[in-house]
Amino acid sequence: MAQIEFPELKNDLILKAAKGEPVERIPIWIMRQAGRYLPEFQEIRSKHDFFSVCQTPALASEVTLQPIKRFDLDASIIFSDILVIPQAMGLIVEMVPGTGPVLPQPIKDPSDLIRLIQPNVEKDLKYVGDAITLTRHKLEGKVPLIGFTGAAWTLMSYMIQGGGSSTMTKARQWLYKYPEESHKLLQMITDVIIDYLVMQVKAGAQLLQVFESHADFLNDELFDNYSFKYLKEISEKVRQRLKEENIPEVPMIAFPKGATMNSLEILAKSKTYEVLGLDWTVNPIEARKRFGSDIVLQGNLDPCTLYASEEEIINRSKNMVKMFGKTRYIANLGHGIQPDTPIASVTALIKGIHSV
Ligand code: 1CP
Repeated sequence: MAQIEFPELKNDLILKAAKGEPVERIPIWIMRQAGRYLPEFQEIRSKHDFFSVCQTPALASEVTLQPIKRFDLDASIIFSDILVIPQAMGLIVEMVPGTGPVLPQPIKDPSDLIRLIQPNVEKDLKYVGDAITLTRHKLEGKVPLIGFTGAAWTLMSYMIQGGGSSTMTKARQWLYKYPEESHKLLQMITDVIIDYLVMQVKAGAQLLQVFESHADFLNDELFDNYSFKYLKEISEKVRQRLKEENIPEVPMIAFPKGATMNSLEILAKSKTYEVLGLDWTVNPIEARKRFGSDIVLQGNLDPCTLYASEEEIINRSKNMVKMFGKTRYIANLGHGIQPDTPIASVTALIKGIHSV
């Protein structure tokens, strides 16, 4: 397939950093940078429900561009949600204000697996591809566009748990009670994720992030068996498929939030992802020591740092860079930005990073 022509890229800092090349300035983007802390986002959300924004390329694109217009960020990330995959697989997902995503009819036991459909990603999630293509044009090459997905375990846990949870016990029980069926479900999800990421690259995504947001529920054995196995397959098969279709590879970021240091080390040293995203609990100096010299690290300022004074935010941002070092590094928060974060704090964070 011929690739779509897009405006020439003017800021490739994040792509260079992701490939381990030296950069003249440290790139920064912010997880959930298009979101509720922006009044212009709230304005759109007051008129449209969450999934309508995701499903309408003009709206998804507008929201994606909002933080780029306001801040000196070095990447954009397409506005969507990781739960569009469970939706495409036939489950109902509602976004309940103040609660987050709710799946009213979750997968309770293995007999429920027949309710899941293997979607035609190019058709059923075409709206995401269309939003990516439109956004690439509207960005006019200002910064690269990141595509993303949830990883298999994180999506499986929402599908079983039926929403967010501080323990994910229903989902974790499956891993012990129904190990074979857990693998069956993880494989079904993984197959969809692979098609989905390939489609995003064809549509114009220049970097991919895989969110394993629920790695914090897994010990080393469970991570290896139920998360790493599929993270590896996703990376390998996406690259293989792109190669087969003569489409240039894009760098890939894995963000296993809350994974143990051992699990992070195994993932980093496997070299399956160019970039490893770290949450704020990981010590950058220890990460550099343990994870080898090849891996690019991304992160990891505590999102709550953004409630400190602007001076404190700038100092802590500079200190973070000092700990990670200036090469093989992409600055970010250690998780998504909080909805009530002061806008001036975001400006201070970017100023701090760019001043180093
Ligand atoms: O009403 C609203 O506006 C809901 C708030 C919101 C937003 C702005 C949700 C609900 N999702 C999003 C967008 C979103 N979700 C993006 C947009 C791009 C950007 O970063 O700017 C991305 C990348 C996501 C990914 C996502 N959704 C993750 C992975 C990242 C993470 O936070 O770990 C997860 C776990 C979700 C599920 C989800 N969607 C929304 C909420 C509140 C949650 C978390 C619920 C929970 O488990 O507690």
